[in-house]
Amino acid sequence: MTSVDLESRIAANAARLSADLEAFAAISEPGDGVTRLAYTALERRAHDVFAERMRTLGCVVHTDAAGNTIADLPATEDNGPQSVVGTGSHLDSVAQGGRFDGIAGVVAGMEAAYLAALSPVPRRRRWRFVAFAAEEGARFGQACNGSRMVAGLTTLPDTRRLRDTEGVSMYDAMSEVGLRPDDLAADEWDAAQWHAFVELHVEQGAVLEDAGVPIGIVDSISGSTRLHVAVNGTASHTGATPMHKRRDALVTAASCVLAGDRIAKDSAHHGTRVTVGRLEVSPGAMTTIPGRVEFVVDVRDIDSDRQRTTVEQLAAAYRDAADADGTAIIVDVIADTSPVVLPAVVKDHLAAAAEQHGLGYRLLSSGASHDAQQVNKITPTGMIFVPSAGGLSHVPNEHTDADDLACGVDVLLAALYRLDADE
Ligand code: HGY
Ligand code: MN
Ligand code: MN
Repeated sequence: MTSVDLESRIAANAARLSADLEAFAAISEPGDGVTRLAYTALERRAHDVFAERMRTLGCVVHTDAAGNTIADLPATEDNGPQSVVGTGSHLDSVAQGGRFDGIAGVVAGMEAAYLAALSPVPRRRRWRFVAFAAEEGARFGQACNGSRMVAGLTTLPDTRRLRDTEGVSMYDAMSEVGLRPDDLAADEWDAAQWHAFVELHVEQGAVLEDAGVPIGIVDSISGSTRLHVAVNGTASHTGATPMHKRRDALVTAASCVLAGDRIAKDSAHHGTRVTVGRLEVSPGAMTTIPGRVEFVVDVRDIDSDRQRTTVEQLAAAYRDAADADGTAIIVDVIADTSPVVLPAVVKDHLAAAAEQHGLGYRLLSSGASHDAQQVNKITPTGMIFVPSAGGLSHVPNEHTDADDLACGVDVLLAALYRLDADE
């Protein structure tokens, strides 16, 4: 029996995957959905669960300065290539998020490692399984922090600049949970050590479900530019201040929100997404005109130039709104990541792996950002998507069917063997 035949008999187990997903989902703040924010004790506990499992599978495990947990499964053959093949995703979540975003990719890696460790099929290379830290921008605004750090894109000064809504710096949050931001530079990944990387992730959209296709192969990943905007007006009495004498910060902010929606929906912006997900009004009293409003903006696009011109258009529209209302506006860029086109050299292996298992697949772009986007700056990277029920994500009822996830793991495992066999 050829190794390919053997591989196709090694199948991921949906029940084992569900049990692992449940175990991680239990590590959460109380309340709806899963809340396990970046650089918190809960995130570290999830990394400990991952590390423990990978050690029992015979991996050599360590946690780097950024908080990424890295598990190496040794090769079974001597004198193979020194470069590693890898897979992984993230273990943090948004607030009241789902139990699949990121976690599905880590659990898929755990299952692939389990099956590979059991399998008689030889491995020429070390296989590296990664749980990235702090992928969600939900706490500090910037996304993909752990993977950006190993790619040298987020460095020590950035960890002091990036702060959460309580004013806690990423540096302090990392130190608080025992990580070492001062050592980030020493833990950046060396491209020469890598052969290729694959991330499995839930689609977070409805393309696969609508098409009735079990496997997505990602050809491009959206970029994102994230803004913090402060509008300063004059707080004063809602009864005694006539309309023509007001400098209402919320009126300006409302015009900004609507300007973003209008720009993203115009015909020149097909593929642009602009969202204001958080807006704070102060003093926030029924009988006081808002004197200050702060809000954050998430600009996404698959086209790099258009992403940047959209930000310029937004800034111009914001200035016009402030001028019209007599308020002052400050726009700060807190994070900026370019879109990426993923290389055919990995995509082709993913397609062949899906075909090997007789699974239907389709190419699609990712509206969400992912660690794969950053890792691709170090080594050729691919992404496998599995369907999201109703296309929902970042919400408690985010769901992916365990059998769909098992199909994704089968494709992941077959792809890792194919990449392992590369010269
Ligand atoms: O925001 C995103 O696109 C991802 O979930 N970090
Ligand atoms: Mn994710
Ligand atoms: Mn996410």
